[in-house]
Amino acid sequence: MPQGRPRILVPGKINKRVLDRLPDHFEPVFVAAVDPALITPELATGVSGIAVQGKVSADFMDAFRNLEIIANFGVGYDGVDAAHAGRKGITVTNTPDVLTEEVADTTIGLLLNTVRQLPQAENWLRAGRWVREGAFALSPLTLRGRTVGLYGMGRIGLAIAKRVESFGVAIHYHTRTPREGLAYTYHPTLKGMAEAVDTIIVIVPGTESTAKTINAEILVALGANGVLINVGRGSTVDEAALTDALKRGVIAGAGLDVFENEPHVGEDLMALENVSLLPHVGSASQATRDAMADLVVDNLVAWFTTGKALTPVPETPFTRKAG
Ligand code: A2R
Repeated sequence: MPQGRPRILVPGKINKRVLDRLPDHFEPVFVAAVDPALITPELATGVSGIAVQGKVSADFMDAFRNLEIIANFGVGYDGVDAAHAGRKGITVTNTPDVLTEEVADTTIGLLLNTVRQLPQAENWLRAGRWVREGAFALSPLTLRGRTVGLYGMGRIGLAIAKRVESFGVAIHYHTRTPREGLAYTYHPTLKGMAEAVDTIIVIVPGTESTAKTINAEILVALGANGVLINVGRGSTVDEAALTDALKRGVIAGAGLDVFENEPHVGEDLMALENVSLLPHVGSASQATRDAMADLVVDNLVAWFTTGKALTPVPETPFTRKAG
């Protein structure tokens, strides 16, 4: 067990508030990237925690002998191999709840931008085309009369549904297990929901069980008036199938905040008129990112002072061994 203040490694970039707060409690150490080759023998034995905004692979974890905890910046922790951490007895924490309402707000903005083409309308004004050419074209789509299906009804899904309710549209959802006490129409299969709705909002985690589940078949089921919104993870959508469906009019439009290969977005997708694209800004307000940063540091502090993390992920329900 290393002596003195716990050493917390930050591989690559992380939110500035995490960097500002870490020295109050820990000895922060840095490497440029998540690369086992960068881990010196001193770091291999001396590091007891990692704070990360990005990926932590199994081989990176294996480079450390006394690693106890990995504090992930974000509610989605698909970048961290939590199953491997679980097998090794390493705790992984994420940042649930503090970003729920912000992501739900962003989702509503993206939904409206997609169906009413508001970014394109603003560009029209800014480019002087309102003066030169007259009114912006009527939006082919509307939210009026839509049936919205939530793929995912967890913390964020529910916050989105509550907002969507106020638009006076029907709400359906698909999860593996129905959520107690909800009046929304439940579908045991994604295909069944896609057939019943004309708008899907994706807010499931990026896992093996959700990977590329929004595929060509689901898009056909969604139909020609269909709108797909993705605020979960890019891995859930088969981006090539989506691009093809948007080009051929299999569905009407899409709004995406997340992508398969961020920050790279396919040129084909970018060239389309019937999409609204955001650079993964779901939780990206100063206040919410500050709250996420605090939860990263507070998890580390709680672990090393009380022996229990505040928000461990389900794969790693550990308490700290006295040492
Ligand atoms: O399936 P269930 O009953 O465990 O419901 C969860 C659902 N979900 C799925 N639904 C259908 N098929 C799956 N294979 C599947 N896997 C998970 O996603 C639950 O309703 C929801 C996840 O909810 P929470 O764990 O509360 O996550 P939260 O805070 O809403 O965030 C969702 C995701 C994050 O993982 C990031 O990727 C993104 O939003 O920011």
